[in-house]
Amino acid sequence: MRKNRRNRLRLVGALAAVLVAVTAPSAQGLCGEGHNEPPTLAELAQRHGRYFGSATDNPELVDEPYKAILDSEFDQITPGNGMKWYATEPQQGVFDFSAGDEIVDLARANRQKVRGHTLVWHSQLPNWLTSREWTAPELRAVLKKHIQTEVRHYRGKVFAWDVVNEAFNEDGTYRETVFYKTLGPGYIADALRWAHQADPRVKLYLNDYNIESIGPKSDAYFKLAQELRAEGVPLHGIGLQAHLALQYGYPTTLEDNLRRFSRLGLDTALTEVDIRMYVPADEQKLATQAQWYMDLTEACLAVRRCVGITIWDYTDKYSWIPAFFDGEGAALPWDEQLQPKPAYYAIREALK
Ligand code: 9MR
Repeated sequence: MRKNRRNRLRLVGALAAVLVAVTAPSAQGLCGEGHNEPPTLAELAQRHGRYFGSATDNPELVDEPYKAILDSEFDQITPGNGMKWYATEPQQGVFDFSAGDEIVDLARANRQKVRGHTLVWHSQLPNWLTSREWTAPELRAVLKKHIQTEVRHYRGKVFAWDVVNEAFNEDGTYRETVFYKTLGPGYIADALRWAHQADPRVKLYLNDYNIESIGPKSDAYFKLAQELRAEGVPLHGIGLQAHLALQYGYPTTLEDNLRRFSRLGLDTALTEVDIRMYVPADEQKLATQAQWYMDLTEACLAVRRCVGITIWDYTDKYSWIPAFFDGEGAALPWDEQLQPKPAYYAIREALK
């Protein structure tokens, strides 16, 4: 199986050079509907009943060549920052949805669906929330109001919400966030119920990184999901961020892991995919990266309830990696000049 794939990848590599010429017009943003245009990643994914999306962020939207590919190649968008708490409720009770709205409007114009990200997270919180102590009743009220105001605002405009983001530690214990410490583990069920009240149709997800493999952290989600489902709490999916790194190896149990969540009656999605490496990139590293993009795309396609894949922005030009991991980068399928890399052709191959 893997040998087979390797051969296919070699073929992909050989075809890549030829395809660069063929796909260059679409990479420049002409839409894929003309009959000489190859199908976009979105069109290829749709044939499998999946979406293929990208994160984006407001400051990038002035970059027209960037925007052309964002608008044409993907059918799903996640705002990288614009819907987070610091952005949406900068002062207590004062809401500002302008950043998220800009991205929702753009996505609607391009008939792309939007994943809401994220309602409850320990990071990127506003100062007013982190700079004081809260009693449990106070924080409960603050949390409920934040969730319900934001979910109501985006009702009918987002298909899914990352309701709680990164709730567990690597060993499967609860992360000691202000919400956990003040409200106990029940904050997760409450958050899901409040979101559901505000928009009964939107799909509600828990989302985290390092849960691609079967292990203590993904087991914690599996157990929690079982409990929540048994209690009738509105949970519809698990988002696996999939921030992978070549030096840590491919998560070979990904497909089995996706499947066990499916069996619980849950959707899954790969929500923030990137595959970083130590830079400079070379041919070998880019080939391995391409193989991984192919493998994770195939894993999602193999599991019926894996609904789609989102890359965490599509170009190395706007990747979060270099700023967060010293000496690492080159994590996305398009390079800093917006040229497709071997990973791009590997994803296409997997979607064919
Ligand atoms: O892409 C986001 C980046 O612009 C921010 O600086 C960063 C701050 O932590 O958050 C990034 O997105 C994160 C996402 O919201 C949750 N999972 C991890 C992502 C990468 O940090």
